[in-house]
Amino acid sequence: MWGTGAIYDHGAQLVEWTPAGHPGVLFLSRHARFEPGSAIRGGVPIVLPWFGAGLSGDRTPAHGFARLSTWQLVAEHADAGGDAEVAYTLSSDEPRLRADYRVILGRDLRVRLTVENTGDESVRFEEALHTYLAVGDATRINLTGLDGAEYLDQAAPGGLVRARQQGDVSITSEVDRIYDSTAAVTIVDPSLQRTIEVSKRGSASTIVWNPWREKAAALADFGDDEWRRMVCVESGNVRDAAVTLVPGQRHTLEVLISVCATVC
Ligand code: TA6
Repeated sequence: MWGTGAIYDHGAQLVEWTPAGHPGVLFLSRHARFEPGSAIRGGVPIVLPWFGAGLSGDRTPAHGFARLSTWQLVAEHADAGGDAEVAYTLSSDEPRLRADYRVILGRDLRVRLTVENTGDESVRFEEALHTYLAVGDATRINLTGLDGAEYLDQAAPGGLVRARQQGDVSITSEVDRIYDSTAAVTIVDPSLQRTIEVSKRGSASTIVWNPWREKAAALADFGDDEWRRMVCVESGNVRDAAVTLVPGQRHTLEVLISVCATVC
């Protein structure tokens, strides 16, 4: 048996993935809300068809409507290797898109988001798999794989600032960065004595977020102390990396998450 997992039709949101022999890999807030109109705080929220307030800067709800929508379950089965596979779909009229989402749960976690332009005009959209990873102590982790990557710092005191990553990423205050990167990111977690690797295809943006104390305290669905037990490493295509599809064209974003007792 590879372990356990849980996913909701609400947002097609995976909220738990626990490979056999490991503590759960996804963070889920103990204050998470499971109600219409609310995003579930944790797991893998699907950000679509815009990120944050969108390219125009005035879109609501934040991070798009996909994570607030009830997706249609179209398949669930165990594959030959015993991995569990579920598939969801969501269609929208504005913009004219269909999203097909596939989750394969086993020793590794694979998620695949395919978006198709179902209209008769070009569509430009943003997307991200806003993955909340569980860590033992965020102040003691290191994230490797982003050295040298340019990023947009959304937590800079004076507002958006562009910078370049020097070495590993560590968490010593609020971190909210959009990296221009297609690289795999590895989270080295000495507290839980494990390494989590997030690799991806079809994604030009990596977003790293930890709210730190003050922002965690300001979020009603986030425990004041929970900032220490999570880090978001999100795989997407946002801002200048937004995706444009002509009618009938598709784009796939795929993420593979592996967890190892030492180095993956
Ligand atoms: O992905 C980082 C981010 O955009 C942060 O700025 C923060 O707002 C986070 O997402 C959580 O957003 P949410 O709408 O889920 O509270």
